[in-house]
Amino acid sequence: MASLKQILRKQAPQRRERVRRIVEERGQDVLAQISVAQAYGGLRGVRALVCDTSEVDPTRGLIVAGRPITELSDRLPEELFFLLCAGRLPTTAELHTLQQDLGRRAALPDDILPVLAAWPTESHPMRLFAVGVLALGRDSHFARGYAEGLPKDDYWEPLFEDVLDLLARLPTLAAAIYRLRFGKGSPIEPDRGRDWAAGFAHMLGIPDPTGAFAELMRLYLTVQCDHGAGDVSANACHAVASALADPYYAIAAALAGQAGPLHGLASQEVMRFVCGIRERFGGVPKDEQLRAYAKEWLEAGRVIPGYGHAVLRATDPRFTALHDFGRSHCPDDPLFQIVDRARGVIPQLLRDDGRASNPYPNADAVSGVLLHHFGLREASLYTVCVALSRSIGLLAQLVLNRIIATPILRPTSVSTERLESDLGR
Ligand code: HAX
Repeated sequence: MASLKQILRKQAPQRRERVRRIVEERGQDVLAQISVAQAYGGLRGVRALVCDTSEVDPTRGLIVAGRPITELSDRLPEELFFLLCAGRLPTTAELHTLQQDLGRRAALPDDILPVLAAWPTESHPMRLFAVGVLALGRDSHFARGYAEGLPKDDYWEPLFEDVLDLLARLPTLAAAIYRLRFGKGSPIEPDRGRDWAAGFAHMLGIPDPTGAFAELMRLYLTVQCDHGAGDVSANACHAVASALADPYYAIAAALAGQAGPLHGLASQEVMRFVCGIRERFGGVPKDEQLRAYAKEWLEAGRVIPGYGHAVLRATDPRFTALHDFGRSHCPDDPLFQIVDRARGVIPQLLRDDGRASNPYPNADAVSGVLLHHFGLREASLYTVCVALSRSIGLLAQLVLNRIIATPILRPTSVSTERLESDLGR
């Protein structure tokens, strides 16, 4: 039975040949034109990147290997990693091999936690997460292989070792950050007998007598595992790796992007928004009260966190999957009820406001209240959880891009002065 690495080794020549042929035969075909508004507008809608792990469809949401994520939501995150890399789900034996490999790599080197402990105690967990990843990068196989003059076609092999090390250690690191940062006691050692998500739930140390928290974690980490290559974290990751910086630098860059309130930090901001509503009304408000609160929020010039998306034009299926979980596991939780009520009120409010292209909830609108329900109360850890999930797809993207030897990213920039002159103004 072949390991994932052996499968990828077998696929590598076909993947390269496929790209070589399409560039040779259709390389001059035009994929997109760029307007001035798009150049100033964050390149929204410009088809300029290739991503072979997943696509985001405006109405169907995340599609992996041709299947909507809702069809894959009962799979384990590590199965999704295998799928994103190899293009097919693992057999039971292949999954077991991958899990064993991850288990062997999961412990952190002894000198990583002191690095975190040396940081100011009030640092945001995302800052600590990025610092921890950079510190782990000292052991990069890719950086060593490159320095030793490895041939270009082989770059992906030591990079894949880094990717597996990262995939194995990110949950350990994230959980250790939680325990250190919030005074929960010493970090808990990885338990090789658990799957990736249940292992993370275990290392957080939150009591889980029924196993429902681990169940949530599997769903949570699976449905947010990838989202194409166009968003800030994927872009940052890809750009950094394209200069052949090792995967630790690339993932640290992605984490820095996730830390923005318009991206991964939205999950923390949603909790602030929802808790503010509960405080104002002493519980779950009526629709009218919620509408007035959200209107006030908008009028203060703030975005409503957890709503809108640059690509989606319908309710995010990841929201639906997580919301369904909440409906069956915590329908009476007041914070969940506020989220539930908000999804009925806010889209119309955003439509009336008229600016947002998509008034519907995204995954961040509900993910935090579920974590909160099961005892993960520190909202600043929520972005770490989102980023942990997303690292699955980003790590897979790093592998596939290195197999096809994606070149250094280097679009051309132009000054406003030059634009004005070119446009005859
Ligand atoms: N609340 C208020 N206004 C919103 C809005 C929202 N939820 N969503 C969009 N808008 C506004 C934008 O701020 C923009 O206003 P201006 O013209 O005044 O600048 C206008 O509507 C047009 O924006 P858009 O084209 O619909 O959306 P963008 O592609 O520019 O931005 C965002 C997409 C996700 C950043 C945006 O919808 C937003 O800020 N949402 C709230 C934050 C959030 O939930 N982010 C998480 C997204 C999912 C994710 O990446 N998770 O990691």
